[in-house]
Amino acid sequence: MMSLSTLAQEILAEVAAAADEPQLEAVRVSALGKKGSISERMKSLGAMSPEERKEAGAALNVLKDRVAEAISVRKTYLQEQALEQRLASEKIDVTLPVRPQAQGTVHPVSQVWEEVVQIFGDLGFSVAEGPHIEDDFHNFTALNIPPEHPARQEHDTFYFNEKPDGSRMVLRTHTSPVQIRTMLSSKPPIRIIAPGRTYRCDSDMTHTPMFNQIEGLVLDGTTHLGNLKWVLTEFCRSFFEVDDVKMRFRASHFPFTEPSMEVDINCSWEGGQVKIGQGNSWLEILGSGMVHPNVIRAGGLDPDHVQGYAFGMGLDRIAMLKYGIPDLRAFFEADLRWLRHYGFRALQVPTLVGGLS
Ligand code: 2NM
Repeated sequence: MMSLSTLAQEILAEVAAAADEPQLEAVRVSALGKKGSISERMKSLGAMSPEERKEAGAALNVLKDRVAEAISVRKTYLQEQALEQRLASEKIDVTLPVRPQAQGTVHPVSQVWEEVVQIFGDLGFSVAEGPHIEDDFHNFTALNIPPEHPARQEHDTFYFNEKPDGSRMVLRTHTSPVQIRTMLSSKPPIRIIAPGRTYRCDSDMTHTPMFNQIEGLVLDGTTHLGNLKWVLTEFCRSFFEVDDVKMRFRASHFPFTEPSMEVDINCSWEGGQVKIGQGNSWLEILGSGMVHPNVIRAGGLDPDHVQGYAFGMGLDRIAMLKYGIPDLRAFFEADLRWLRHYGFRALQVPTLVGGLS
């Protein structure tokens, strides 16, 4: 029979050589199992004298403990190794798309928003934004719409609950308060557009309670009506992608501009489809005018030295016209089939040189 120390060396070498948990378990069974090498030696203790048994039994118990400890240490090591391997082989990049093919598209409103920002950016305008919840001053009074002015009824305003002082905040009914805030916080020359969500309590075929507007404001010492006409004509040429666009500037009235003009663009109706830039019908797309002296004053500026123009249009409406979308309400229904039909490919950013649409 081999010596106990040789047996110990053999078993410990097998433990160290076990490459995975099943192999280690086999080593354990062959040493400590019922018929294992150590267990077999335990059985031989019975035939020994009490002195021999005491010494050999103690030595076997020490060996048994050493082997059990070595197996436990090896087991922990193998488990950690296995985990490391799994972590390395099963790692995933959570920034990758969930689906192999992109399913969504860019909403026409987002697309047109980017197009409009591109065009006006090229004409020297920067983008301004402001709060959607406004106070009465920025949404109405500063825009030459004092309390009791009939224009307040036309706005179908969403009001918040009264504050202790009796005033009520509103959901902005146009993006004009952004222009007021810009006047109050910066000095002319001012050349901005304010695209964004606006809210009116109105809902039918052609109105939704939330809609998108884009307004513009130019203020300096010299800007005049001719500049307004040129900028809006350039905008329409670029946006509708027609070189020779006919426009009509019709006298109108807004509280915040004087004089005021509504702008029509020439179009045709063939087979129920509207085509921009041809035919002999007219479509209203814009409101505009020279900023009213009262508005300039409310913006903290002196109308004797500062002048300029402003305009506003419905972003959703010009998106419908350009891309032949018949129903405004579909814009806000989040219908994937509709989006796949009318949406735009992601990452295809509109540029003036690369093409808008
Ligand atoms: C329109 C039509 C005409 C407009 C006026 C201003 C401001 F703040 F400068 F006075 N912002 N936008 C304006 C003028 C808006 O929308 C149909």
